[in-house]
Amino acid sequence: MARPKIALIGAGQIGGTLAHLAAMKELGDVVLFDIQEGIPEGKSLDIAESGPAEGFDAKLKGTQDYADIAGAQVCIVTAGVPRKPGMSRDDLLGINLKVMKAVGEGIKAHAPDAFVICITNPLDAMVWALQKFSGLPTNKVCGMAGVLDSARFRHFLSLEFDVSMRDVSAFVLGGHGDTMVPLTRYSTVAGIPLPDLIDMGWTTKDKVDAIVQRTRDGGAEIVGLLKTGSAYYAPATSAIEMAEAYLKDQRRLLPCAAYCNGEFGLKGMYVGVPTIIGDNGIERIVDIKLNKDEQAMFDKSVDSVKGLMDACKGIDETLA
Ligand code: A3D
Repeated sequence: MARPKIALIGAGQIGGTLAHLAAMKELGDVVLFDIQEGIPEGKSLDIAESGPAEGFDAKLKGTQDYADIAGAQVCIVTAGVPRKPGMSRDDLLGINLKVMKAVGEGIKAHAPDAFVICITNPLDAMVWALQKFSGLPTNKVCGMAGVLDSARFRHFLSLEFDVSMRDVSAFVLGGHGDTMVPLTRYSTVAGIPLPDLIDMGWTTKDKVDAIVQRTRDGGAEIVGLLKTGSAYYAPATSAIEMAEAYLKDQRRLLPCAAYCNGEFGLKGMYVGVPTIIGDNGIERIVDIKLNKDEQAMFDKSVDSVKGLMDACKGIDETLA
């Protein structure tokens, strides 16, 4: 049986890391697409040359031609520009919306059966625009943010409790921005919910509040340190987790930017919600009950995503 084909649209920091991870995990053959000539070709060759030492079997190809993504089972989109210090994710909207149009048309023409994972910021508005421009079914187009935000939350919690990150599960919902909603009630250490851990005296509410804030600022913390761009190792690993769930029909329950059609009381928009990913793409949105405070945070986050969608409609009338 032929290996699956994974198309990576954008061969920058995240795109290159995605290609490396996909090859090392033998998820399939990789096509790395970018408008910059030489970058995807150079990264593909470099990664392919790591194959003998690492011992993986995967073909890698760099290209500027959308025809090369033909028949891809998965497309991961990072094309666009990242943040620099002082910029918000929303500052990227105008430039990246135009990029989504070109990418959406390329996917529509050459890989209409793919499962598409968007990473380009501002995430929730870009994945919505990408679905519209590509015309692919909504269950086959989603955005990566919740897996990364939850991973950051889990990492910080594991430091606080001094336990393995594997034993910490955590949930971050809402839009991928300053209004994201880390849900402490649904976050646990080996099944013990955070509020119980506070009651037990293992940590304090103030410490958990500080961790929640650090999670919200997690992207900006990295941008501030790197100064030349934004995070890429953890974002790439998070998207690969989603791609693997699809390719292997794992039915993982992962928070993703998914198209809501009634779930969480929302219609016709993308926002971070718990989903099940299997070989039909987004198989299901898990419509969990939020308490009053959580609902208020979620509503605020939804409003900020709607604001970005309106801004997109103002720029491109085909989205209205
Ligand atoms: P970067 O290293 O600049 O790579 C972006 C690549 O896109 C560059 O190589 C560009 O040449 C290429 N590109 C630009 N326009 C096009 C086009 N029309 N077609 C194809 N390729 C094009 O950025 P990066 O990899 O660090 O980040 C990529 C995106 O991911 C940015 O928008 C970031 O803000 C975003 N990001 C999102 C998260 C989330 O959690 C959602 C996390 C980190 C970064």
